[in-house]
Amino acid sequence: MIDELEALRAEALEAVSGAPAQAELRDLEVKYLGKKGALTAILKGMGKLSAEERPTVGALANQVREALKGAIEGRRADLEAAAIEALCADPHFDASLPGPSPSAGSLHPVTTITEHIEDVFRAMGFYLLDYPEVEDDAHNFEGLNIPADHPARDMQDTFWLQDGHLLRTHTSPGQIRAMAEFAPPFRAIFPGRVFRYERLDASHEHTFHQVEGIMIDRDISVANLIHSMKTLLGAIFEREVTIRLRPGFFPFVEPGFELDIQCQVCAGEGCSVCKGSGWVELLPCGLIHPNVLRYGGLDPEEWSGWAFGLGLSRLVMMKYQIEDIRHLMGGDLRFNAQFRAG
Ligand code: FA5
Repeated sequence: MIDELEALRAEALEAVSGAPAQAELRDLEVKYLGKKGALTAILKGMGKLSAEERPTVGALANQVREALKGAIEGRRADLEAAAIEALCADPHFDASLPGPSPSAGSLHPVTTITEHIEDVFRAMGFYLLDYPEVEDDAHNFEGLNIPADHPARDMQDTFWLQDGHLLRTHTSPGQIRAMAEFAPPFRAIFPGRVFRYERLDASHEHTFHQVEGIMIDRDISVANLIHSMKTLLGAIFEREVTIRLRPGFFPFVEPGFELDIQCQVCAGEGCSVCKGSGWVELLPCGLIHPNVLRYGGLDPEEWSGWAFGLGLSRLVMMKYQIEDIRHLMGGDLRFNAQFRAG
């Protein structure tokens, strides 16, 4: 074995010193030192040696390995230096030119707008909460005053999981979770992804973002609600936008409203986003239904509250005049890059 190792050393050192380029050098490294290489193959015979022979052969094998590693490193450095020298000798090479600049990442516009809304609400004393995307029937429907067989369940087509759970169809289940978690009075927002088994078009996605907000206190009125929604929209758009308030039906609020914003893509003229109407449904809201307060463990005689569920994806579309919601979750980085700051 000693002879075999010596022969291997001599052969490998010669081959390495004559390796013409990096690729050949890599091949030689694999051939001699790789897991299935020549050195490993020889060392497989170690088991047949006597106990006296083994340390000597083992020590030699280590020497050979180290010698080969050193020779390979040395040859690699020589080849690199030669390559740089050759490059510098090229009259077309200009070492003073800047190299390729690394491309900067960018935040998704939904993230940017979510963070902006979080700042607005935090400044007004709202908690910022995060609730699960996989929900149970009790929080997504039952506790929100939508019992089984209630026709309102058809308003939000649901992705059911095999174990009876579901992907939340809106952020409203957080209302009940927040009421169970905090003692009133309190105010909170909870942004997040929601999922619906939807037919997709320019303004409907199966996965989109909402932010829910609630305020629980004594004597909360519609006037409180409208004031808060106006403050919110003013802060978001940083410009005057035309809105309209209509009665809206949601089983978990009474009274309920739909707050629409004039379509910012077509300035109210009518387009595919607003389906020609000039208005986009953006901010459903209302006073929390007594049944929901009760389900959340609060006495409706003492406590009242408002809630809203803002469609964040549509808000992004309005803010940046994006004509198709499918761009938002499309995963095309060129789309994101358009929103790079600075
Ligand atoms: C709800 O989800 C209620 N939970 C909102 C609510 C909360 C009402 C609190 C009252 C009190 P709605 O299904 O209308 O309501 O959805 C709310 C918003 O989400 C819509 O205004 C719209 O902006 C957005 N939205 C709804 N469906 C889609 C969809 N498929 N794609 C993108 N955005 C959608």
